[in-house]
Amino acid sequence: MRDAVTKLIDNYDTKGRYLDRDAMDVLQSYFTTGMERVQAAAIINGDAAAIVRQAGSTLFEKVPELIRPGGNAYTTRRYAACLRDMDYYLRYASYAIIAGSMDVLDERVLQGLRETYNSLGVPIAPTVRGIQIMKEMVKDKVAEAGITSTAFIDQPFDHMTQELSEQSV
Ligand SMILES: CCC1=C(C)/C(=C/C2=NC(=C\c3[nH]c(/C=C4\NC(=O)[C@H](C)[C@H]4CC)c(C)c3CCC(=O)O)/C(CCC(=O)O)=C2C)NC1=O
Repeated sequence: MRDAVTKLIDNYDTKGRYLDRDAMDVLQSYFTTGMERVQAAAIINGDAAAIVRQAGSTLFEKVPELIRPGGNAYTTRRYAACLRDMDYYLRYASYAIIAGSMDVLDERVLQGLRETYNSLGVPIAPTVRGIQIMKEMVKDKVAEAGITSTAFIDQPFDHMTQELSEQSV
């Protein structure tokens, strides 16, 4: 698992090259957003339980069949598993925001996930919707804290969304 900096150094070391102009651009953008990344992670951390609970309610309001008999989140066990998954996505998103790299998501969250979901009949589309609801909530909170450019918040949520949505057999 690597962050933005170790990833860059790895790439250059493999080629035996000094860090050039392009590398400096990558580093500069990582470090100039550094304090905002830390602030965003702190905001997520301080409000995680509420974000998950509220995003879950919103999702079940929008897709009520999930919690009706026959729905994948029906029964308290599966309802709890669903919210636990949402909590995983939020927590790992906060790690990826700090790392400035999606590696942590690829290695610890997404590997084999679609296969697991398919075999258990966990529907992907509403899962993606839940992830996107959390993204919007986090962006609102971060914006309230005065951080104006929130593109770095989109990244991990959109990455998980894309990887999960990829066509599966
Ligand atoms: C940290 C990385 C990580 C992830 C991501 C993860 C996901 C994950 N979610 C699971 C189940 C599940 N996931 C859901 C989720 C949902 N059902 C819905 O209808 C909703 C759309 C959605 C919530 C948004 C449910 C209901 C189950 C239980 C399914 C079952 O056992 O029948 C399972 C099967 C094993 C288990 O029940 O614990 C895994 C491995 N586990 C991990 O270790």
